[in-house]
Amino acid sequence: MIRVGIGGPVGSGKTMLVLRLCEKLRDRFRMAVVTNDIYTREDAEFLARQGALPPERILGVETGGCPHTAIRDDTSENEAAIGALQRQFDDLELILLESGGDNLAATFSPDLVDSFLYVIDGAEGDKIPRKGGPAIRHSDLLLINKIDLAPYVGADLGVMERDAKRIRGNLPFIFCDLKHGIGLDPILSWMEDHLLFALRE
Ligand SMILES: Nc1nc2c(ncn2[C@@H]2O[C@H](COP(=O)(O)OP(=O)(O)OP(=O)(O)O)[C@@H](O)[C@H]2O)c(=O)[nH]1
Ligand SMILES: [Mg+2]
Repeated sequence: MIRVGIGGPVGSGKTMLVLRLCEKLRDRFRMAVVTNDIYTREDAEFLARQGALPPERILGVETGGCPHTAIRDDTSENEAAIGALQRQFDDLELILLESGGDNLAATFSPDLVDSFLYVIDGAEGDKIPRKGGPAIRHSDLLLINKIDLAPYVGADLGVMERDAKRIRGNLPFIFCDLKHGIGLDPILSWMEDHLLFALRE
C-alpha cells in the first residue's frame, strides 16, 4: 500500500487536491483518505459531501494543537486512523493523508508516508517559494496553486519559477489551479511515474 502525504499552509488547496486526486484515481485504485484538521473534521465532511470517495473511506482526525506534531513527531493518531481503515478495507492500495494547515515548517515523518506533496498558495504573494523551509525545499513535489488568482495580487509566476528552481534544485514543482483542474495532468503523470506504477491495475 502506498501512503501519500499532502501538506501546506492553511487554505492553500490541500483538500481541493485530495478531491481532484480521488476523482481521477478512485476508479483505478482501492483508496482511502485521512484528513487532519486542528479543531474540526470539516475537510473530511467536505470530501464526503463532494462524493470524493464513499464516506466510510474518509476519516477525519482532529489533531488539536500543532499540526506538525501529528504528521512528524507523534504520528500515533494518524497511524491509528490508517490502521482502522486497513482493518475495514483489507485490500487498500492508496491512502492520501492531508495534514492540518501549517506555517511552512511542517514535514511528514518518512515512517508515516512514502512520499509527500506540498501545496502553497500562489496568490499569497510571489515571495512564498523563496521563503523556503523544509517542505518547500524537500517535498517530493511542490505545487504552486491558485495561479488563476495570482494576477489579482500582482504575484509574478516568473519570480516564483525562478525561486522554486533555485531553492529546490532538481526537485520538481508544478503550477496549478486545482479549483479548475489546471495542472492536474502533470501532477498525475508525476504520481504515475514515482508512485502508482508500483500498484497493480
Ligand atoms: N480560485 C481558486 N481557488 C482555489 C484553488 N484551490 C483551492 N481553492 C479554494 O481555496 C479555498 C481553500 O481550499 P482548500 O482546499 O480547502 O485548502 P486547504 O489547504 O485544504 O485548507 P485547510 O485544510 O483549511 O488548511 C477553498 O475555497 C477552495 O475552493 C485554486 O486553484 N483556485
Ligand atoms: Mg484542507
